[in-house]
Amino acid sequence: MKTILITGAGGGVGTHLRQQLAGNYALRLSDIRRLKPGAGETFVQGDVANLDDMLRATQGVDAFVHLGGYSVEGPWEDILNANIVGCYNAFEAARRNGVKRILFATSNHAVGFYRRDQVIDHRVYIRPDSRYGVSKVFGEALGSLYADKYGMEVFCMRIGNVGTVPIDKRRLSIWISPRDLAQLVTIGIEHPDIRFEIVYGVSNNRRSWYDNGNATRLGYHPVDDSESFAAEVLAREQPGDARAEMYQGGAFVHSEAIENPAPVPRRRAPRVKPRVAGRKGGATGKSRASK
Ligand code: 15L
Repeated sequence: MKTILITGAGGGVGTHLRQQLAGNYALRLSDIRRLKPGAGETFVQGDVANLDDMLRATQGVDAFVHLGGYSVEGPWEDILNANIVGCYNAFEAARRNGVKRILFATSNHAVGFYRRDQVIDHRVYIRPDSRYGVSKVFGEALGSLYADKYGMEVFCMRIGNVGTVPIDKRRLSIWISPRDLAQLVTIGIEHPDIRFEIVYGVSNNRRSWYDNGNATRLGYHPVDDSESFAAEVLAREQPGDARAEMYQGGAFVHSEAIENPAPVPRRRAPRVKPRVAGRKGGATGKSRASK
């Protein structure tokens, strides 16, 4: 049985994937938060922004699903550490440990500034809608470099929105059900001819904005369609910001921060001893929050 590393395993996407892949693979979970591994799982706690952590996590695995990082638009420093440095560490640790196959969770936000009346495929020029989107484009570029330069096998999934049901009108076009995601991920792990591929991680949605022919070519046949939820979703939809309505990326095109569905717990700074009079460089006694 293959051993598959999943970073960011404690997030929403990771949680669905664990359930879906259970029994098919030995799962090595990694996350900055502590997770309780289930049957067939092991856990390595680690921060993607720390190369040593990623070197430990990638040791001896057959493939690596990189979900870890900051998952929405947010402050540049968070995006920089978690998604730029973190993504570099993921690819570099995999390379050093001889893990050839990486599945990178990129996002619809790498191309979120395409309009909703456009249908785009995997070859269109990138149009990120946010710093977060730029970080996903960075990951795709890094994947391309590691494929060409080091012979790695890189499967970039521009994921829409993963959930048991689509949550609003925009998500009717980009929704992916957990079982379709598992099908796509399994192709990414098992397909013998992956060098560098970009596919859209979406179900078979009637309202899709994507020509996902590249995924079809690789054998992806999603079984779910958001249309079965459309009437219910549209009935509760409220009119939104005009720019958000125009572009595929929705609120990411104008917001400086999107609510993070899985915020990383801020680590408490170690308690400091009160300064001893006369000693140089003593602590101030103030506490400092850090990631
Ligand atoms: C993403 O890339 C995010 O990771 C996720 O939290 C959702 O915001 C999703 O896009 C979306 O566009 O709905």
